[in-house]
This record gives sequence, structure tokens and C-alpha cells, in this order.
Amino acid sequence: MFNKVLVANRGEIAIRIMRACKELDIATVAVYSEADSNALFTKYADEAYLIGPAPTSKSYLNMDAIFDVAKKTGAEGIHPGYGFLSENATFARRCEEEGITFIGPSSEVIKQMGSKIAAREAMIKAGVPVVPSNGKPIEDYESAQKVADKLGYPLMIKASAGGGGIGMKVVNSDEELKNSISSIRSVAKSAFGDSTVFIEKYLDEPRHIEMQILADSHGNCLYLSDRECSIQRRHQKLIEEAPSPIMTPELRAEMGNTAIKAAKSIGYENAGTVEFLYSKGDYYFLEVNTRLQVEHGITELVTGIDIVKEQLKVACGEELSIRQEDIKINGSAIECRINAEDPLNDFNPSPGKILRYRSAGGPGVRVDSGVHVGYTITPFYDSMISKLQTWGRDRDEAIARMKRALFEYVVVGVKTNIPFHRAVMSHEEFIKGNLTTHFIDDYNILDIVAENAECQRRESDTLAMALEDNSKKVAAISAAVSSYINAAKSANMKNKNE
Ligand code: MV4
Repeated sequence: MFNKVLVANRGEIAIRIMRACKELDIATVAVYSEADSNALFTKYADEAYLIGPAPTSKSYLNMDAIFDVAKKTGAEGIHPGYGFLSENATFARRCEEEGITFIGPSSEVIKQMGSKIAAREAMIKAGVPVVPSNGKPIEDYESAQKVADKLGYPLMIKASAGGGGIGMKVVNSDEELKNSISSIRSVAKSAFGDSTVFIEKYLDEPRHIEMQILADSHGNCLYLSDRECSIQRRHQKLIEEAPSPIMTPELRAEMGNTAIKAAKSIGYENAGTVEFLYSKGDYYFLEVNTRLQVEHGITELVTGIDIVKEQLKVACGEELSIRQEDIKINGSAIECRINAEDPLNDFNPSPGKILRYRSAGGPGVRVDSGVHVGYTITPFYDSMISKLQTWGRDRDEAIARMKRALFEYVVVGVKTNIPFHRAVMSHEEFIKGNLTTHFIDDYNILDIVAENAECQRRESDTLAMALEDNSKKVAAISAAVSSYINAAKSANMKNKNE
């Protein structure tokens, strides 16, 4: 096992990874930007190093600075978390060259899956169902038209190097197609440095269902659970659940085995996710996410498997000790991403200082977060406050616990999307499990949020009153926590030396 791992990320996911390291007795190194010098994850780590100013290009994306710290500290592995360098093939390759273990798949696999066209080709070879497409780069309207004649409208133009919904467009007619090819090509060029686009049949009202996989370097590959991530806005997932409400044991086994077939065919190692679009009883491969995902926690809740610990073990060359037949889906889990953003103002970020804070607790509640009272959410990074996850013996219990947890949650100082989550959890179509990627618009969720606003404000003020707003006290508590952590650390060191 590793002695020391560098975590090339920030916030809640840096803490999540270091928690796994702590349980495995691995020392941790944090790297941070000037904007994060007081962030909790820097204190949690055994060592922490400043790598640059707030802009990500100068800090969390600054490979040279990260490798300097890795070498200086003797870190044997680097965990990239999600976002930032996690799906950067160049970064993974540099780790391989420097003799530092990249905790993720090989740079070759990251590169191949980074090209949607190459990924599609690999999946066809492996016998995995893909969305109808000509599967080749489209350079101009004339060749696009030939593909359109074959597939029929509606179509979707996608950037091969795309991600996060950028460089994608639905086209319904020749007229639209004519105007779109060159514009998507230039969007792709400026966003990804690659103008390659291709055309797929557009699937209407699909559900987004993904399969978590885990593979070791000995040829073993498992599927853990499916997740449904249909409730999203502008390609930003807001609510995820495991398993999907439409899942049956038969469909899960089929999609799971398809995901394994996909992973094995490309020589996948470590944790990953195979994404599918599900529409009218059929499912189609969409892409492979070659990283630990934000929503991995709900799979942990229903399987009992610590995905990050497994990542660390397989990255060290250990064989997976779990067998497929031992993996059982136990109950149901939901994640609400609690963001500092205002749902009634187009979900605009609401940066600022958290003045009062108390996260939910009690039976079946898991909170992954990197914030605390006095923490300032800056405009430099995403506005996530925490991932609120609930588990229940069935979906109804998970929903009831989520409603209860959202009621308990107190955040004062920044606007949050908690009212949005409350509206969804009480919505009869959500309760029935009728989800699509158009859920928020189809059911006018924001109108419900507006209607509930006044009543919920009074309710949450009552809870917030219980947490006194006294900045001196807050400073004293912060200092006490710091000295407690330092004392605990030196006690820990003493134990190690004994
Ligand atoms: C699609 C699609 C419909 N048809 N492809 C969005 C992100 C990118 N990874 C692929 N996406 C989609 N591809 C075809 N042929 C609909 C989407 C899509 C979507 C997918 C997953 C989750 C949310 C979504 C929201 C809108 C569109």
C-alpha cells in the first residue's frame, strides 16, 4: 500500500479522499491555491503546500507546481478527484513518466475515451449498443446532409472532444443543419482546441443512467450499482439516486455486464463510470467517465463498498477482494447537491461568507462537505456547499429522510438551492419516479419554489435563531478546533513513533 498520497484537488472531494487514506493509514499531502489557504482540506492533510494564486490555470491545473510538491514530499501516488486534472491524459502520462502512480486509469484509456468518436468505435467493436450515427467526423454541410438523409431528424451535432454539454446542438431541419455545422465546429475549436464534430440521432426525453465499475490490474472487473442522474440543469447534475427507479434486477445485470464488456475491451483499470442514455426500453452507450464521480457516495450507501479505498488498493496492484455475486443492492439512496446559488435567480451563484451553519444528521444521512461557519464561498470555484445523501430501506424512506434532512439543514449568509430540492422531493412525479432530463422544465419546479419561498423562510429562520451569530465566538471555536486538530496530530505522531 502507499505510504503517502498527494490529493490534487480541493474542497469536499479532497477531504473524501483523505478520509479513505486515513482509514488505510496513508499519509496525505494537500496542494492549495491562495483562495483556499484557510480551507478545511488543507488542515485535514498531514502536509499542505501553496501552489499558486486563485485562478485554476495557475494552481489546480498547474502540473509543474503539483509535480514539484509530489517530488519534494515523496508522494507515491496522486489522486486527482473529479474535475481539474482528473481526465487529463497529459497529466496521467506525466505521472507515468515521473514514476508516480496516477490513481485512475492509464493515460491511453483517458485519451481514447476523451474522443467521443474513438470511444464509440471501441464500443461498437465490443458489441455495446451505441446511438445511431455515421460515426465519422463531419466537415461540412454537404456531408452532414447525406448523414441526415440516412438517419432522419431530429439529430444532434456533438463535438468529439466535448464534455459538460458544451459543443452540442439539436437540429430539426436541413435549414438548421446548414447553419449549425460550422458554428459548432468553431465552438469546439475554442472550447477544446479540436473542431472535430459528428452527428447522432437525437433521443427525445431520455433518462441518464450510469453504471459504476471497478477494475483491477489482474483482469477482474465488477459493476457496483446503477445511478440515475436525470435531474439536472444545463448539464449540471442536481439530484442523483441509486438505484434508478426504473431499474429491475434483470436490466441491472444486463447493463452491468454491458459496462463490464465495455471496460474490459479497452483495458480499463481503477474506478470508472459507463454512461448510458435510456429511452423507451432501449439503452445506448454515451461515454465513459474515467474518474471518481461527484455522486459516487450513493453507490457506497447502497453497496457498502468504499470506492475510494478500492481505488487506492487497485492502483497499488492489489487484486479486488470482492466478487460480483457478493455485491447486493441494499435499499435506496439519494443525493442532493447543496449549492450556494439562487434557484429563483436563474440558479446564479451566491458567493459569500457562511454566517450560521448546521448540516442535517440522524438516521440514514451522509453529508460530504468542505465548509464550516465562517467559510467564504469564493467565485473562483464551483459553488457546492455539500453533498447531502440519504439512505432508506426503500426509495420512499430515502425520500422521506431527504425531506427531513432538507428541513433540518441551516445555511445563513449565502442563498442556497435547498428550496429547489424541497420542491422536487415533494413533487408527485418525482415520488412516482417519472424522471427525464427535462424534469425541471416539464413540471415547472421553479414556480413551486417561488410559491413556497415565504413560508420556508419563516420556518428556517426559527432553526437559524438557535445558532447564535457571534463572530468572536466563531473565531474562538475556530481556534479551538485548530488546536484540537494539531494536538490530535501530534498525539498521533507520538503513537507512530512509539
Ligand atoms: C444526447 C442526448 C440525446 N440524444 N445524445 C448531454 C451531455 C452529453 N454527455 C450527452 N448529452 C446528451 N446526448 C443524443 N444522441 C441528450 C443528451 C442530454 C443529456 C444527457 C445526459 C444528462 C442530461 C442531458 C440533458 C440534455 C441532453
